[in-house]
Amino acid sequence: MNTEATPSVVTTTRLGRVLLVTINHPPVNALSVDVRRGLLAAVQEADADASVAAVLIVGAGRAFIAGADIREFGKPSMAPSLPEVCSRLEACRKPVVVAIHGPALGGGLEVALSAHYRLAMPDARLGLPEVLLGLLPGAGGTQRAPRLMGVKPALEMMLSGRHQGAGEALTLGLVDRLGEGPDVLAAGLAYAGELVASGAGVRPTREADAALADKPASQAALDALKADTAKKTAGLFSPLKIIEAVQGALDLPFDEAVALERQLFLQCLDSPQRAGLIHAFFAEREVAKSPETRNATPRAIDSVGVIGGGTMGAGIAVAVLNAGLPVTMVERDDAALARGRANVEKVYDGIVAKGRMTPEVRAAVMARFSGSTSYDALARADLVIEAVFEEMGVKKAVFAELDRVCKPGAVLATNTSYLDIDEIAASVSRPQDVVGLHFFSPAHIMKLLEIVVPAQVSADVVATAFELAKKLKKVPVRAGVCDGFIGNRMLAVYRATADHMLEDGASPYQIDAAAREFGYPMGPFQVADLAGGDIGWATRKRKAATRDPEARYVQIADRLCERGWFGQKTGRGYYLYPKGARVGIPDDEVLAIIEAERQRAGTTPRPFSNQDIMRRYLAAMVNEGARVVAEGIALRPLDVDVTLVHGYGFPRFRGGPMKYADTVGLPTILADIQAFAREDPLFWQPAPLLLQLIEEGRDFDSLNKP
Ligand code: 3H9
Repeated sequence: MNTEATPSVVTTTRLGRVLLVTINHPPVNALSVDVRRGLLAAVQEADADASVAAVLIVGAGRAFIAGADIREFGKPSMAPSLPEVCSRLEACRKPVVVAIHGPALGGGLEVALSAHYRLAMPDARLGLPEVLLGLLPGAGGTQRAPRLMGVKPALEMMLSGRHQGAGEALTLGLVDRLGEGPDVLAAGLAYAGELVASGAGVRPTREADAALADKPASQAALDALKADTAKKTAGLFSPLKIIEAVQGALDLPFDEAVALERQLFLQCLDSPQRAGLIHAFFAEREVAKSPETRNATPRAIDSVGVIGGGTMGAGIAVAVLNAGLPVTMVERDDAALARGRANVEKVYDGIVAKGRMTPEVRAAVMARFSGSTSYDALARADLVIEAVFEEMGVKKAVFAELDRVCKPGAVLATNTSYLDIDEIAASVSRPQDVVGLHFFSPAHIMKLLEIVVPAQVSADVVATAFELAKKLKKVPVRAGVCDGFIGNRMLAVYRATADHMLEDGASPYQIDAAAREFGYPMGPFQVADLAGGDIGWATRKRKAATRDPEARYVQIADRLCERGWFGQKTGRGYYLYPKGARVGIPDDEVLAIIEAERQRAGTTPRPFSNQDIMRRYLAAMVNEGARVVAEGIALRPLDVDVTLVHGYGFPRFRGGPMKYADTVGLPTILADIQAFAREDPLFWQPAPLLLQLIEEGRDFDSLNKP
């Protein structure tokens, strides 16, 4: 046991007439109870000591303050609360100055807003991102930010959660001055010294009223944002609460408005959305840690090869180029290579057209792109990602070439979504260098990257894949080898239950609507139309021979594919897309095909409520998720959650399917599975892990703890 006293996380030092308050609570100076106590004590010290003329608060390490300590939420609260600390800071009788470097977020910015003078260094990032955690700024932020910036910019900052740079914060009135030089302490001390010398007094933000003076204009801005928010964030709890709190800034005296803010904050804190979003926040960080990243050193990656210039290959090339690395694309002939290059250029043209990149930058990026029809061009590549046709023979042929040309130690990655990577690895002379990098389309946009770990791969290759994910700003999830890895394997099962429901009486339009109501941006049939039905069709045909003849197989998708209705790209699928429309309209002919299939299968259609639909959909997903965890395909339930949130549109505010299962309770999920099993016992077999956890009175989250 460690018996040493914990060093104080807040220290005070006298530097002339300035009381320097340093917060030193790694990694990001979150406002845990000790920090709150330390800040309170520091203000008391300043007020009690007549020789102190000003207080300067700085953060040690890489941040000013990243916000409230998120790990404390959901646990019993401990005094002093952050709102108390902020009011006490504001009430200090000596001028309080903050010097901000790095993140000043959430409660961290609220501390700064309660100070009397604010200086920001060039690397400062200021914001109130509570909305991303299902919360609202609950330590006066909804009151003080509008007083400094005006209602519109303050609300926009709070509703988006966006961080601002120092320059923007100065322009908007959030800070008073920009610091120069590399040293935040020196810049802060110079500013504090200047304020003392000029006899500057305290300047409580609660008394600032200029930015709110034009009440009708403020009200109009708030009303417009309220209407917009109600439309855009349907289903989310905290955005409208933020607006309600800011309305308080317009209507109520400061103390009453702060009390209202507290009440609304506590409502958000109690909401399941807060629990879901905070679970997602930590899970997204936890997935980046795998046994290999802890124990192995990544290989250097300074150049990347991509085989294949189709949509996937080009998207991967763009993702790599965006990370600042050079890319060599290999295609089988000049025409295919020209198409591949054009696919890459098309992405950048779109970005330039939207004004998000200058033509000069585009040219500089494309200068890092080269193409070849010969594998020999990959001789010096540190890592090669293959994105060719999804067929074992084709993949093995590519890997034989890579084995021939690549330098020793080069990482050889496949972007396969289903195929057995152990078999691919076994086909080359260096299986230890072969890994799966499963990107999601469009690869330069979708955040998820499944890192698929075959049996023989060496740990440093896996660590390299995680390092690459970091460079590409992807969310990496470690997955084991199986048919479909984590995401597609689960998709196959919950998509099958959607197909069963089609045949049993629900329409694709109702199923999609139920999924959207739950929080998905799109339903499964909209996604199928977007992805293109032909790919799934090819997979089904490939697997037909090995399919369990006893398993229920719904043929509706095959009937559509036989007609060439592959979705958006062919103008119709489950929906109609007249003249290239992106949003489909329901199609009576599809409903007629479904009806005919019901008759062929001898099912009597029955009504489903949207709730019935989602219960089946989620029970199937959770059950398969439990198998994926039990088999070690996913390291922990949280890896399943992150995969489904970042690759499959599962609503982030629900945390992911396994977190969702914990929220409704595992016995409820099991009861559903058992009820559905009465109709189809083969499909609805409870996963052993689910049964075990229920028997032990545990939840999925208990498996997330190290
Ligand atoms: C709030 O303030 C509410 C108030 O309005 C009202 C209160 C009454 N707490 O992301 P990283 C950990 S709500 C605890 O990898 P980066 C993180 O888990 C809060 N821990 O680094 C990780 O731990 P580990 C509003 C936190 O450089 C480590 O720090 N604030 C917190 O890529 C490094 O994090 C926010 O929402 C925290 N607040 O990014 C800001 N923040 O090493 C949330 C981080 O064990 N934080 N950790 O995995 C961020 O956006 C990023 O972490 C930040 C650094 C930009 C700061």
